[in-house]
Amino acid sequence: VQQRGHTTVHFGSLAEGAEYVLRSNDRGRMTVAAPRLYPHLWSWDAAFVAIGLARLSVPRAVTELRTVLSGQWKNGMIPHIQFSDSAGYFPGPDRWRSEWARHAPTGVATSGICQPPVHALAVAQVVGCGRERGGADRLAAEQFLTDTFDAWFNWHAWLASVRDPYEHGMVEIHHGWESGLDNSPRWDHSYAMVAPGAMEPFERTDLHHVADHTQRPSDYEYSQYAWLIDQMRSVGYDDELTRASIDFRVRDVLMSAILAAASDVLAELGESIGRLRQAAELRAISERFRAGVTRAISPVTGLARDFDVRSGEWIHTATVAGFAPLLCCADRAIRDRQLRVLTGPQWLGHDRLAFALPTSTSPTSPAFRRTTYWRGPVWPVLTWLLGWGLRRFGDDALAEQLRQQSLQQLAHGDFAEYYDPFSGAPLGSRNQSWTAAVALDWLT
Ligand code: 9YW
Repeated sequence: VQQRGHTTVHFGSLAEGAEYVLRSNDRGRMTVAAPRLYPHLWSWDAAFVAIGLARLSVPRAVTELRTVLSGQWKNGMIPHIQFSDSAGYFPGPDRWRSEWARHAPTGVATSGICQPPVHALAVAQVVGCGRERGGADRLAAEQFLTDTFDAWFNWHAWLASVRDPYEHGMVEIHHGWESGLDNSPRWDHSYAMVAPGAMEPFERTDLHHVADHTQRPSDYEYSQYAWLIDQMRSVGYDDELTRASIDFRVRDVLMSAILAAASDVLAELGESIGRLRQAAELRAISERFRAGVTRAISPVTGLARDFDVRSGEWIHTATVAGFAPLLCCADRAIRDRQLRVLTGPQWLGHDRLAFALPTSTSPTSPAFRRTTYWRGPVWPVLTWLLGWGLRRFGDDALAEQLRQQSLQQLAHGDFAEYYDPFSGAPLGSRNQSWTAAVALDWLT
């Protein structure tokens, strides 16, 4: 039993607490992203959830990923939300109307945009855990890999073609939600060009679940979010028409780095089961996006930048996305420079931090907001992702330091969505699935 503030949590260890969160958010075939705030399946959350679940049960992790694929569009896109039967989330299926899209799946209600492609990391985790345990787990994992390899491949191929038709090596996004870092100040300049016109009214539901509204995006931001959805919906989510008409077009450097890294991971999996032609294509995708990410590095700051397509300008805001190269670049000089910045006074070495963890925006940036969502707080799931990139390229000592610091931050067992970097206080939703999942992975 642990004490935290006024609540008593009934579990003996952090790992048991994390397991408890995942079990209570389990709705059978899907794990909802958060118990009340997000009662549906989010694409990249589900991948992190599967990474945690694989530690508990390979078959249950397989189910989660198969559910993700049951919402995949016929063109290959994996939608950012797959709706459960729960009501009470805006924007729900009646706003998205994904059934108006030519490529939408039948019988599954989804959103009409995507999120970062971290899924191959989850597939690798499931296969790794299965092969390690052997027996029925191994069989289930191998079967899952052969059954679903083409579907994951199609997802990557869709991103690489439709979202980068001119081969810049960067993924173009059409909504801040696609980045996963919804209201990051890296998008402020691009959102300044999104001016909502007359539209269907809506009521926010998120504010019913987070008492301090300053921890969430503003009402104006929400009207822009809804406006962009309405713009895409009005062209039936057609990719070309959207690209030609939408008010928000950005090449996202973090998503591009994730695509590069995940394509290599998927290629390795493909090679392990003899899918050599597709594996070679994935290697080429990885190469192209790695080059795109490398070109996006600012010679001045050493951070990688996004690119606003409408204004034709690089985006310089110092956010955690600037460390995208650490996920996909092996080049030692690039990594060393990034590591120097990351461990320096603008980031992990900042003297007001409660824990030496990456904040969503640098505390020294004028855009930094200590408790507002993606504008400053620490998100454990991003810490995990950065740690994954560090380990993959041999920067183990820093990866271990991030793991230790993050586990200390999580020690109270709230499994919050995000944390105040200076006080360490939990913010946003509690019992957030992906926070519990990454904790579980760190602990087992
Ligand atoms: C929202 C579920 C999602 C994450 C996103 C995060 C948030 C949803 O929650 O967006 O309605 O605000 O920004 O990355 O997938 O956890």
